[in-house]
This record gives sequence, structure tokens and C-alpha cells, in this order.
Amino acid sequence: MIKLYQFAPCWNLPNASPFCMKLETYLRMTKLPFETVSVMDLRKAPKGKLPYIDDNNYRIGDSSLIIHYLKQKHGDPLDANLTDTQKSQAVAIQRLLEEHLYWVVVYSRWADANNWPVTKKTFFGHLPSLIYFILPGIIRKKILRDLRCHGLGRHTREEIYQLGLDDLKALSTILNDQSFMLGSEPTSIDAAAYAFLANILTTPESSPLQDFAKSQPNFIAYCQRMKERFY
Ligand SMILES: N[C@@H](CCC(=O)N[C@@H](CS)C(=O)NCC(=O)O)C(=O)O
Repeated sequence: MIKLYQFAPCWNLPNASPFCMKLETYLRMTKLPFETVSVMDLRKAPKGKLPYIDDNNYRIGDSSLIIHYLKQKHGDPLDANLTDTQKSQAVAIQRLLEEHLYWVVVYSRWADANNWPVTKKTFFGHLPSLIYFILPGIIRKKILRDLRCHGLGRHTREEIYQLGLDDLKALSTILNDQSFMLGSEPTSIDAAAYAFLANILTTPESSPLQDFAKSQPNFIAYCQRMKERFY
């Protein structure tokens, strides 16, 4: 049995981490048996980040590397029939989501002063008061440093959200009126797309990203479709 180590669910979402939710969605889509283990401490994670899995004492981190591993071990029922063009589109969509839009989401949760109080309470509210007083500030400082290293954190609030909106507009155009990102059948890129869109639409934290996502009927129908089919 695969053990999926991830953050505990919150906000009525399978996971507030899009990467954890992506992997859980992939496991559900492929019907591979797994159990989830909720963790907050990242020190045992092979890459120092969540999610990671333990498959019969073989531990592996990074949602994409895990999916590569699972495809090699169990076959590739979701993507086996994709054309080379569709496979390339999936790589491009994945990079848009995970290497760019992700950081705009990080900004909206951890840097945007409007949302920080909710982020702090959601992720740290269960801690004893002394730790609650100290830890969130330390982690926030590290994440703001990460944002700056990525490059996005060097821009103004307006510039950051503008860049994120460009991502969402591209994604909405790609999805168009299809049922899934690459056509009428779900493929593994839908695990990532659903995880990111649900995390933008469902969070109690408002942002220009959420306003735009809510204005796109295809995003709303898509998330509903994925939820009904796999959860
Ligand atoms: N490329 C990784 C990214 C995972 C990731 O960034 N996870 C975040 C949560 S959404 C994390 O654990 N961050 C902790 C940190 O950066 O210290 C994947 O696909 O799994």
C-alpha cells in the first residue's frame, strides 16, 4: 500500500497544497490503492517538501517524480494514448501551473497583507500560543525569501497579479469548452490543473486570481466535473 504524506485537508479541499492535491488526485484517477498520512514536519521529506510517498519502504519526493515512478511501476493508463503534441502541451501547462502560477498563489497567501491573517490562522492556529506567536513569522520570512529568489517577489502587487492573470487566461483558453484539459477524456495533467484551480476557487482568501477564476464558467464546470468523477 502506498503511503501518501501530505498536509492535513482544509478549506473544504482535499489539500491546500496544490502539489499534494495533484498527487492525491492522480492516485484516485489511476485507482492505485493508497492511504494518506497527515504531516506538518518536513524534516523527513526526501526533498524537504510535501508531498512524498512511501512505497514498501521506498521513499520518494516531488509530485512529478512520484508520478514518473508510478507510471514506470504500474503503467500509464491516463496518458498512454496521447499524441506527441498533446504530451508537449501537457508539459507546457504543467510548467505554467507549477513553476509560475504557483508562486502567484504563494504570494497571495503569504505576502498579500489582506490574506496573511487567514493563512496564519489556518496553518498555525492549532499550535500552542507561544509557538503561534513565533513560528508563523519565521516561516513567512523564509517564504518571502523564496519568492524573491524565484524572481516574482521582486515585482509590485499589481504586477504579480497581472502575471498570474495571464496564466489563468491562457489556461481558460486552452480548456475552452472541452471536458478536460486535453480533450474529452481525463489525463494526468488534469490532476495538476484541477488541484491548482480548486485551490484558487475554493480558498476563503480573496484575490484578483479568484475573482477572475470565478468569472470563468468553464473553470467552475471543470472543477465540479473533476470533483464528481474522482472524489
Ligand atoms: N516540485 C514539488 C513542489 C512541492 C512544494 O513546493 N511543496 C510545498 C507545499 S505546496 C512545500 O512543501 N513547501 C515547503 C517549503 O518550501 O519549505 C512537487 O511537485 O512536489
